[in-house]
Amino acid sequence: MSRIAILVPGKIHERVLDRLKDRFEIIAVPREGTLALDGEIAGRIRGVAVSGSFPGAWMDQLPHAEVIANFGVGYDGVDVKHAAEKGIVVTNTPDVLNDEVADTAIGLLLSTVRELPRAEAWLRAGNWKPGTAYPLSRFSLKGRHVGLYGLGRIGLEIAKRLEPFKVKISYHTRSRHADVSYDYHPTLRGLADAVDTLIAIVPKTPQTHKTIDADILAALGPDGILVNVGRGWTVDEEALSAALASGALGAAGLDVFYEEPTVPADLLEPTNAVLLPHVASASVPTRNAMADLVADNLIAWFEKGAALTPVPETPQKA
Ligand code: A2R
Repeated sequence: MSRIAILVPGKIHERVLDRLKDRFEIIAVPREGTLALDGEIAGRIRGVAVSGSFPGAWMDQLPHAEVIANFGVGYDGVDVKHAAEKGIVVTNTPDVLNDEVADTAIGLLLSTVRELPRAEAWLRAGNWKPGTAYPLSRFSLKGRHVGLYGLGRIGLEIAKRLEPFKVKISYHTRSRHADVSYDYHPTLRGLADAVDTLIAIVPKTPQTHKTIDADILAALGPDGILVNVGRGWTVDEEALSAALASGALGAAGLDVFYEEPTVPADLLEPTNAVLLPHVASASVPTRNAMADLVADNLIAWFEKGAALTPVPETPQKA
C-alpha cells in the first residue's frame, strides 16, 4: 500500500522529517509564491508540516489535504479561516514551549532593567580597569509593578516566575481570569496607566495590531519598561523608537519585531533597548519538543483520527 503523502514547504526542524520519514511519503518543495507541485502529486497530499506561513491559495492547490501541522504556538501565518471553510484541521505546538518562553521573558526583563548586555559589552571592550566601574544601572526590578498584556499559557508562566521577585502583578486580557489574584484591567490603557513595566505576550490578531502605540508608551512613562515576547505586530515600532530616543519611555526589551528579520535602524540606535533575534523558544530541547508535537499531531490524525492539539478555529476530528 502506498504511504500517505505529507507536504513540507520550505524549511522545517530536521527532527520533524526524521520522525515522519518512515511512516509517510515526504514531499518537500521550496517556499515560493505558488506550490511547485504537479496536479497528480498535489492530489495525493493529505497532510502538511509547516514552519512559517501557509496561505489559503496553497490549500486550494491541495484538494485532499486534511491536516496542516504548524511548527509554533502562534499560527497567524496559516489562513485558519480558509482551512476551516475547507474542513482542514490546523494544529499548533502549545504548552511544550511555555517554560522556555517564560524563562526568556524573565531573562530579557532583567537584562533590560539592569543593562546586563551593555555591561558585558563594556567589559569585553576592555573598559574594566583598576579604578573603573560600569555605571550604576538607572533602573531596578525592585518595587516595580508589572503588567502582563496576555495571561494565557505563557503569560501565566511568566506571572508565576515574577512572584518570587516580589513585584506587584496586574494583567489585561479580554476576559477576566477568575482563578488568579492579580489585578485585572479591562483595557490595555488602564493597565498601562497602572503599571511601570509592561510584558506583552498576546497573539498576532487583527485586534492586537499596533496596540502598544505612542499613547500606551506615554502611559508607561520615562521610567517605564516594555518587554515583548509575543509578536512584533503588537507594537508600533516607529512610536517605540521615538519614545526610546526621547526618553518618553525608559527602556525596552524585544525578542520579536514587526517584519522579521528586519530590525529598523531607529530601533538599533537607542542604547536603552535590548534586542534579541526571536530566540524565546530557541533551545535544542524545546525546539525538539515542538518538532515532536508537529510529528505526533500528524501521526495521531492519520492513525487515530484526531489531532492532539488542534487550534479552536478549525474542525477537531477526521
Ligand atoms: O483575551 P483573552 O481573555 O482571550 O486572553 C488571551 C490574550 N489575548 C488578548 N488580550 C487582550 N486583547 C486581545 N485582543 C487579546 N487576544 C488574545 O492573549 C490570552 O490570555 C493570551 C493568549 O494566550 P494563549 O492563547 O494561551 O497563547 P500562548 O500559548 O500564551 O501564546 C501567546 C502568543 C502566541 O500566539 C505567539 O504569538 C507567541 O505568544 O509565541
